[in-house]
Amino acid sequence: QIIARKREEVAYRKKHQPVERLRDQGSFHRSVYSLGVFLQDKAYTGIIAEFKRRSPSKGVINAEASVEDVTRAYAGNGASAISVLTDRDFFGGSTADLEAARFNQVPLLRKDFIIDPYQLTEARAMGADVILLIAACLSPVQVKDLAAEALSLGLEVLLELHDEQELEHVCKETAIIGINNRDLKTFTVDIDRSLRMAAQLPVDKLKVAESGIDKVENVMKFREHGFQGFLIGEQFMKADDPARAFQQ
Ligand code: IGP
Repeated sequence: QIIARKREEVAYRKKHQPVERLRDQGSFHRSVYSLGVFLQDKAYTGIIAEFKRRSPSKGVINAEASVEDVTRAYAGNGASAISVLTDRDFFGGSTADLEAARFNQVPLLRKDFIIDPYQLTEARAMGADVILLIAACLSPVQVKDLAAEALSLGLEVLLELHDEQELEHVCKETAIIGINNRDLKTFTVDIDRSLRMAAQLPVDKLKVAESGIDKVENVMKFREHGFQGFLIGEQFMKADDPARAFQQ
């Protein structure tokens, strides 16, 4: 009897959040696609607001900010989703940071460098809703296998691309595609290249523009090119009060 009950319990925990939330925070895809803040011409804009203490390209961005305060403000002011870095050695993040953000009623992205299926189970147990797969550090077969495994755990998948060659990593398991404006090897940001790449993406994918977005005009430009989501970290985190920076 104990084992029969345990099977049900483990199956449930595998598929659902490890913690009860006040209400269902919904899917990342839906939240980015149709919720979020109004910008200028009143169209919905799916901002994915990131909590990032430091990065290899910028060094320390904000060592003081509290993950609870900042993510509460992001969620309270209309962010469609929240991204939390969990890499410790290069970004100063942690599992504890993600766990501290999960009381928010918006989908949570575990931002890390996923190379092993174990990290997917970990992400689920931490309370993440969506994980990032970075094409630059995975083969197309690895992307497909990791994405299938993530979906079976009830996680959504954001596949990050940076250049045209990486388009071969796109597969049916990857419904959400992020284009990183920043080259992870040279750290240079090139918005125009991302816009050119967007035109080559399958139309049925949700498109997220990532990195180097520091003004509303950038968001508008990406939106004109068919992007629905906008991943923004530094612009908010570099302010003394990231919560206020988000509101502005
Ligand atoms: C946020 P920015 O320039 O707004 O802080 O960028 C996000 O796009 C960036 O942190 C990022 C990232 C990544 C970090 C995008 N892809 C992969 C680490 C790993």
